[in-house]
Amino acid sequence: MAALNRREIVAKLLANRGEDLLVVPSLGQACYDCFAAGDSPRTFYMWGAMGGAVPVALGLAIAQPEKRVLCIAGDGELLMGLGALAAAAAEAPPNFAIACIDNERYGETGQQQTATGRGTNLTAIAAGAGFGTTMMVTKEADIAAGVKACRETQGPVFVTFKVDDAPLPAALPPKDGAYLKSRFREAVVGKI
Ligand SMILES: Cc1ncc(C[n+]2csc(CCOP(=O)(O)OP(=O)(O)O)c2C)c(N)n1
Ligand SMILES: [Mg+2]
Repeated sequence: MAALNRREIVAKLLANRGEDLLVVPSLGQACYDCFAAGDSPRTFYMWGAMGGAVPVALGLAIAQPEKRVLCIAGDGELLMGLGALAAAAAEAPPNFAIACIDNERYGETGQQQTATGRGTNLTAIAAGAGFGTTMMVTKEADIAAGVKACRETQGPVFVTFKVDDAPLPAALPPKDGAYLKSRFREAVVGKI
């Protein structure tokens, strides 16, 4: 297990984000990481919707081709909805990237080991699904290249960051789903 720090990685993924970056973090700790890096109306927190982050982010990327869409997803999240990777690769939006924050654990529910801790390689699965750019980041020196791919490389992009499994303090974003949906919609397409 590499010892990369997930909060540092997510802060780098979201650094200097302008109005053109839309972010969909998967439930639990990915939401906390994004909130800890700075709340934004252009972040659509998934809260408890496990398996929903990639489908939501994919639809958003197709609907908003002028924006960059970054899905920041846990390993458990992605393992729950592997078919979404095939759909994303098949649709192949050039503005779409997935950053997998892989702690090899279902961290939020008590640190149970996931399949990535037992040999499953999500980067290889994404490559097999047809993602044009895939990377596995296990050391500090490669973080910048992984971040750059997520922010700039033509999509679909898939980057796994192997991170420390130490639990971190929660940083809780707003929880009201209707509020989050409305503020996101207003930030992206304006008031209706
Ligand atoms: C359908 C469904 N099953 C189970 C859960 C309970 N649950 C919430 S977070 C979580 C683990 C998420 O793991 P991962 O995506 O790897 O995130 P981590 O906390 O490790 O960053 C689980 C099993 C849920 N919210 N929804
Ligand atoms: Mg995990």
